[in-house]
Amino acid sequence: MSFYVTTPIYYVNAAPHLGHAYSTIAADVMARNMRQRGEDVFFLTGTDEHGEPVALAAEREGLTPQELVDKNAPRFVDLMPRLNVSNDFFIRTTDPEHKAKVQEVLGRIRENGHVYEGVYEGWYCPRCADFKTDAEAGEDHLCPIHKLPLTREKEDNYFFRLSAFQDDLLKLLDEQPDFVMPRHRYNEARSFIESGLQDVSLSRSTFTWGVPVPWDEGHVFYVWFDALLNYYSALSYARPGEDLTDRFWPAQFHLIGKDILKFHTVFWPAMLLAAGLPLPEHVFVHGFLLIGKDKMGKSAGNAIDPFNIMDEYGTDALRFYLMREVSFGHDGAVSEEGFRARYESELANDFGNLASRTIAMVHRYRDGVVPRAELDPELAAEIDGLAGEVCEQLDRADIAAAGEAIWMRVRRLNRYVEEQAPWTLAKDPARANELDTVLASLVEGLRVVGVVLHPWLPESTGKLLGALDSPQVELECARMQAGRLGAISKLEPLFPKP
Ligand code: ME8
Repeated sequence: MSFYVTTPIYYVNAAPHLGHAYSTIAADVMARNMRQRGEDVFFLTGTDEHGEPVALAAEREGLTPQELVDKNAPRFVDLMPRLNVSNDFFIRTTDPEHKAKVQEVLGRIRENGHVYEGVYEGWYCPRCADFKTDAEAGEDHLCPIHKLPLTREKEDNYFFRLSAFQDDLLKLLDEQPDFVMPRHRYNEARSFIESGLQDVSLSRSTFTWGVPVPWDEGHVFYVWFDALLNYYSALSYARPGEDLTDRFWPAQFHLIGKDILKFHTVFWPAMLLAAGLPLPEHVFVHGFLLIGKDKMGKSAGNAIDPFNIMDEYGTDALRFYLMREVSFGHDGAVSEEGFRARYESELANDFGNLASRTIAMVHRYRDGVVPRAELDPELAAEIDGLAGEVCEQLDRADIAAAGEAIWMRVRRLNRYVEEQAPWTLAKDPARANELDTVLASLVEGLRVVGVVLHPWLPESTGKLLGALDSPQVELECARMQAGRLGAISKLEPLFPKP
């Protein structure tokens, strides 16, 4: 089976922040889990480089737009290996191949009769690069997101006949209720469509920083149409000399934040229908990371820099915190105190200590060789269901539930240590077989948890599995007794207390 997962492509006119890291890590957890299942995976992320906000930012800095994006895009490109995400390609919408594909697909939409010329007059937010309805503009004509004054725009535009797709989109939501996930976001998309769709601007003619409209030189495509097509265009040129479109299109999951729901659940499927292209299976809309009660972001000026946290605590700790602290699909507050608390209680204590003491006991009582013993059947039964459970949760992008299923096992293994008290068994030579069983069961339990947890903590589970001399991370190894049970190495603390 093929599995294609995407993140939004990020605007390059500000620095990457924790919100960008959040969507990207989530996609990485899903991609890595699918690879563990042996699926054919493609994971895409990238940058959104056209549009008026970029042109305006370049002007402020005295650069050309191309100079600005070439200066800023590397910050996002470099973020990916720092986050240890396993993206298969990084798209930049200034790539010539992307631009050609945008012209091709939008040209097809025009040939199919869904484009007409007209005059746009209305409210526009240059920060959102989005036109606002009168209801959104309100009486004070402020952007509802940025609280900045909207500008009154009047210009010749090409329009996309979005209104013609109202019934098709409702039918899509009826027939594919998990097209938009989770349910509360489905309801939001549905009521937006039911409230009546207006045609939308497909091009802009007051600036030039964009993909040229091939049939009219005075226009560039409206940045959102250019940006959305990245999900489709990337497949055609990510591998030189090879077109991956048939192999991976349609995508299984677009992961996005709730700020861009309208574009992905209304504009995007309508565009694809207009072009005669297959629709993605799911758009999963996650919530916002909050600082206190406010959305964290560049506009609010409260953005947390992910690089600082990773410098101090490491990449795994950041990945783990974000995936565990905020239930995927809902808003959730993040803070440095919350980060430290979870690091200490779950990574250092629950997981790190379990690993250290299990390995230390094998060295103390059995000279570093895991005994070949019967495993505890009760414990084995509880651990063996884990991989299946986690896959089921991740198929619904319920990353928090998957994380909790794993953590139940981590806690279970810690209880097992306390219940069995290997240090007492070790004092009584007559109970050597029991001690063998406890040690072998603990090592196997720890190994299985390490395999299943690999997408969350790729680096530290790699170290752990290496020490256990069982580096395989395929999910078919996530069963008790699939491990090697031989000599194991010592292990430095995985999550040292700062
Ligand atoms: O909207 N909490 O780019 P962008 C959680 N280029 N996620 C957050 C977040 C927060 N506080 N802040 C940002 C754009 N994000 C367009 C997208 S896609 C074809 C074009 C994440 O740089 C979240 O995924 O403003 C959100 O949707 C995205 O960053 C917006 O990034």
